[in-house]
Amino acid sequence: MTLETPPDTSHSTARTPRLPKGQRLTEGWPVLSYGSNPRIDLATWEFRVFGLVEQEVRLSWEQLQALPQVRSRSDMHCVTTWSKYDNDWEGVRISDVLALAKPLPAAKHVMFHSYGGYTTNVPLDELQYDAALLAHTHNGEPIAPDHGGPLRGVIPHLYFWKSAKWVRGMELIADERPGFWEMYGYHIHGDPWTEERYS
Ligand SMILES: Nc1nc2c(c(=O)[nH]1)N[C@H]1C(S)=C(S)[C@@H](COP(=O)(O)O)O[C@H]1N2
Ligand SMILES: [Mo]
Repeated sequence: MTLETPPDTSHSTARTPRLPKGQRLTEGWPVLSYGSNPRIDLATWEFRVFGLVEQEVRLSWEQLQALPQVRSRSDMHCVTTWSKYDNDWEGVRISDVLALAKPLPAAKHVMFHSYGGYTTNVPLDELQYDAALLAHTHNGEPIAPDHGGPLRGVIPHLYFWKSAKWVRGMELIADERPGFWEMYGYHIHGDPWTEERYS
């Protein structure tokens, strides 16, 4: 069997300006985690899509791997002012996973839930583009536990606190609701190009 190269959905590396105001480029990859890494066993790992959906979805690790795989190059921007260019992610499109659950018309926002209890909110509309992923691979390697492996969100058009590490579910909700950092004063939306840092 030959492994197919996943289709390329690269995005956002060609924005002008590429580096948002107030950001500095970093060569390494800082670890930004509130609390310690959760212990995760792939044998019992499960991803859930629930809330305002027609069909609640539960995916095992094998079922996630069986979905269409894509790769996408994008930049990351942390609100603490570091940015990292040219990250090659592989995983599944968030929009594909949402489609499995058939969001109800009333669903307007998504709350991401992580192992360990972290949460973050994103408007449903902003998850429909190809570069928004649930990623298991970064620059050709499985994502390390410090960086959110086995699976993390990648939502490159927003500050990276919106990209939940150790992600385990998406909850479809009607009204915008703050996640973890949003409750502690981070901006409810988080666009780096308009510096939606804190509220
Ligand atoms: N579950 C979880 N996801 C998280 C965080 C966290 O503390 N817990 N930190 C966020 C923040 S503030 C940033 S900048 C990125 C950092 O990802 P990295 O540690 O892989 O650089 O993850 C985001 N996702
Ligand atoms: Mo961050």
